[in-house]
Amino acid sequence: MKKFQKVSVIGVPMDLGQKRRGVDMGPSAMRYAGLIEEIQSLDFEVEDYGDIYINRPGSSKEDGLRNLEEVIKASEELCRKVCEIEAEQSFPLILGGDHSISIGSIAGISQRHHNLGVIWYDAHPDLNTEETSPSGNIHGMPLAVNLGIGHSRLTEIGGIVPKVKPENIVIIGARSIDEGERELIKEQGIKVFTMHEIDRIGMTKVIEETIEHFAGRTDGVHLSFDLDGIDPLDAPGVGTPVLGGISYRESHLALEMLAESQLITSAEFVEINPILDNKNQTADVAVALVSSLLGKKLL
Ligand code: Z70
Ligand code: MN
Ligand code: MN
Ligand code: MN
Repeated sequence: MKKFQKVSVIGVPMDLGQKRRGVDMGPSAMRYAGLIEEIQSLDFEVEDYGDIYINRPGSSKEDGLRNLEEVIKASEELCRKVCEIEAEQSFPLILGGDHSISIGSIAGISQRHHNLGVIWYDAHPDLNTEETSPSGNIHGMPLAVNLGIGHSRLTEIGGIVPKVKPENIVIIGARSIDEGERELIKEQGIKVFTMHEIDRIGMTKVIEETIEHFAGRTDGVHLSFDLDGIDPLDAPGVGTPVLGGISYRESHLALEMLAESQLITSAEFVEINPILDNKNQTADVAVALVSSLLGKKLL
């Protein structure tokens, strides 16, 4: 990933897309784990935009969606900031927060990338709608929203609907899939490498096929990295740990291969919960992975 000279970091300390508190501390945890210094050491210019302001009201539930108004407000604000970053040809690096922040990041990124590819690295496909969601948690819905499916107040953020086409999505690491999500995957023909495929063909092949899927076809690829995609043994500080995940080593390999491909044009790292973590281990993992994504080599 050496097309970019500058990386712009923006934190979104928001945990309103789900019920468990603590993911709002993700941006701090990554900064304390040395994120900015690490990026500088790779010879990028870094601009830290700081964190966007999140108002924390009492929990509301509107149309079956938890904290809908606050999630919309944060998404609109993030969308504006990401647009600013994109306008100066800098690499947007967004720090979550829960995964609902992806609604705002992709709203911003899709303003300049009309044929955007998305890699969804996650134990969950996050393809629920207010109708299929078992929880009412918006962090289980952002990929559907980005496909233009779900509550119109969410899908219309940023003005472009849909922001991503189903054939431009690759999900990696899925192992906890709700019934409605399974139907949507089939109906939309979305490419998914579940843990079954990762075990069966190996991460090397999974990433080779992912790169092949996007190369020469999309005008940018956004990496949406949910830390719960990684096995809880390697990344314990997440709200929804799911056994049998991608290892630390496989994740580095994946991001090193993506760095070599020079396909990735923006990224976000989400769902770190420092309250549930073991001495900031998960934020350390995230920072190490950012480093691989930005081209750090072992030799
Ligand atoms: C479930 C839901 C989810 C992240 C959990 C869980 C979704 N499918 N997403 N953790 N990041 O409530 O929709
Ligand atoms: Mn761009
Ligand atoms: Mn997720
Ligand atoms: Mn997840």
